[in-house]
Amino acid sequence: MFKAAFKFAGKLILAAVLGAAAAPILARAVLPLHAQAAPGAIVIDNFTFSPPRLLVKTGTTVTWTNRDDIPHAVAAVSKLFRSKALDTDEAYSFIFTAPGTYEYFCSLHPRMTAVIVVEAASDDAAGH
Ligand code: CU1
Repeated sequence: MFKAAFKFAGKLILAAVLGAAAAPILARAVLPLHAQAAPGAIVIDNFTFSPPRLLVKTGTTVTWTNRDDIPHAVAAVSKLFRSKALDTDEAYSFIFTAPGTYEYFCSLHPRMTAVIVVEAASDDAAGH
């Protein structure tokens, strides 16, 4: 009788321990599907925007950081955004709120070109 009760309690404890161990694993598996607005980071160095083509979702803040030892600037072909000249280690950010293809260049060195492609976030797509 006591033995049976003890066995039963042991199973409950085992279940509780397993449950506690599984919870963080489940959380880790589920969370990345939500709430992931991957930030966009572009590095300017050696007269080049990297990556030359960046794909982001709507609502993403894209930040350009100048790692070159001379000034560069960021200017959209459409004139939607335009930074001042960025000295070494200075940064400029712009939030992309609409899907589209955004070509841009360095206004100090117009041969430096790159593009940002903005896709509708999945939540937006359902509403349109
Ligand atoms: Cu430049």
